[in-house]
Parts: sequence; structure tokens; C-alpha cells
Amino acid sequence: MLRHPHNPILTRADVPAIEPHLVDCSSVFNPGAIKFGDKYLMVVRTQSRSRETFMVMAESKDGIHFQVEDHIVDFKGIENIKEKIYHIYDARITFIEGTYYIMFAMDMDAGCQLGLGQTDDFKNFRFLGITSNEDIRNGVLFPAKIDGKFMRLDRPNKARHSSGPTSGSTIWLSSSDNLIDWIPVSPVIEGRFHYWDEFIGSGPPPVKTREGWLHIYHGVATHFGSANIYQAGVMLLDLKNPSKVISRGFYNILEPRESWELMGQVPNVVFPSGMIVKEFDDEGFALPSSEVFVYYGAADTCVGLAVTTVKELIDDAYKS
Ligand code: BMA
Repeated sequence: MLRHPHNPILTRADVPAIEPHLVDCSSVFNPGAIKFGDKYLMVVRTQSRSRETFMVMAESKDGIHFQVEDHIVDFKGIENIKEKIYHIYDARITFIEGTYYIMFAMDMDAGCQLGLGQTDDFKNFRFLGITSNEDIRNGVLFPAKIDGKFMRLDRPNKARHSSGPTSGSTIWLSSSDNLIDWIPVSPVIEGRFHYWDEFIGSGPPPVKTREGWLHIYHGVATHFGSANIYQAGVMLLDLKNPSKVISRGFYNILEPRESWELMGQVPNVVFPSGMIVKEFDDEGFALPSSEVFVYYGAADTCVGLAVTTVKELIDDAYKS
């Protein structure tokens, strides 16, 4: 993938003061992204100087220059949750059957849960519910039902970084009839110890191609003295049975190299969470020649954009 020359495409300086909670924003990162009509939209993760996180929308005509909105995304109904919610973050946006779903992480006393929001217009947002009952993160919905079921990839937090946060080394496929209650179906991939992707988690939602579901994920190399290095990689999953891996690239496709990826709130992090494919065929498959914009959090501090094509990503998934 190639970094866009305008990078980093969003920094804290682009976030307007939002009274009273988000004045003098500390960081903006890990964006969900989607094409909405002729606009490119992101739901970005911001932090205040209390290090509380908030989601804010950003909008663009070209997918490169974004304007950040001056209000916080308010998921109506989330206030009815009785337990304390400390943070909501890391939005992943999927269009399914005429509406937009946003799956995100919720830090609560019981650990991290996966919340689900929905919108038709990216102005009014509804909270649909908590969709997990274990410590789990990185939930991404497939854009279509498979065999009559909603499907998602998720990553139970069964491991812990030596420096702190919970993580995991298995991405699972789960299924649901109603988007709220999910049943684990099968593990999909495991972390590869000693290599770039020891701990793993899904990136942006999978994209349908003729070769299979194209899926970017993040991997964390944990075997370096003082750093957990977050990188991005790619795999292809079977269209009918996405627990079957067709191919998984051996090499990362993006790693922290620029100063704004190497330095920041959490150094050495690229964390892809949004992906916009420009062109699809009449049956909804991504065109191999299509340009792809991949949006990622850099060092948990700003937002980066990497550019590639569907074909290049597929080729990378086959590199062994
Ligand atoms: C993960 C998540 C991400 C974050 C990353 C790097 O565990 O918390 O939101 O970007 O760590 O700090």
C-alpha cells in the first residue's frame, strides 16, 4: 500500500472545540469509513484531555481532505444502559440491506464489549444494544447475510499485552439472526507466534470480491523488548463459508515507518479500521482494478490514508 502524500490526513488540529467535553482534543484516530452518496464519511475516535473517548463524524468530497463536525455522535438509547460506560471507540461501518450499522468497542467494568449502532443518514444514530457477553473487541459485520444469517468477525480478549491492555490471538466467525445475539461459529485465524502477527484483530469490514472476502486485519508483534508493533495484513476468506481461509499473506502490507506512526500516544501503531473500495460490478463484487482507500489510526494519535487496488491486496494475500 502507498501512503497518500497528504498524510497524516487528520490530526488533533482538525478537530474543532466541542463544548463542553471535547475542547483542545488530544488525538484523533481509528476511523470507521464509508462512501455515502458522493461523500466520504468517517466516524473517528477522539480523546479529550481527560483521555475520555468520543466519536465524531468527518466528511470529505475526495476521501483525502476531511472536515470534522462540531458535535459528538450521539447514539440515542445508549443512556439506558445501566452499567457505567467509560469509553466507546473504534467504529466499523457496514452497509447491510439498506441501512448502516456501526459496531464499536465499549469499555465497561466487565471488560470490553461490542456495541451496535445504526443510522440511515449519519445525522441521527440509534443504539441497538450490546452484542456480546464476554471481553471482546474488533467486531466487524459482513455486508451481506450468508445462508440467511448475519455474520461477523470478532476477537475475544483472551490474552494480555505485557504492558497492559487485553488482546487476543484468535479471530472468530460468529453468526446471528437479529444482530444482537451472536453465536461463535468457528475460529478463522490464529496469531503466528514469533512473526509480525502474534496478536490479531479484524480491521475494516470484509469486502466481497470474485476471489473471496477480502479482509484486512491488524497484527501485533509482541516479541520486541520495549514495543508492541501494530501492523496490517490481508487475507481472503471463502465467500460461502468465511471460516475457511483461502489465503493469508505472510508479510505485513503496512507497518509503522513514518514519524507520525512511530511516535505518539502509543508508539509504533498502524491500525486500519476503514476501507473504501471505489468500484463494484453489477453483482456487487469489487472490481480488481478498483482503487482502495484504507484509513488507519497512527500511533493512537492521528489518521493516515493508504492507497492501493483490490488486485494488489488480493496478490498480497497470496504472498507466502
Ligand atoms: C488495541 C485497541 C486499539 C488501539 C491499539 C493500539 O488494543 O485498543 O484501539 O489503537 O490497541 O494502542
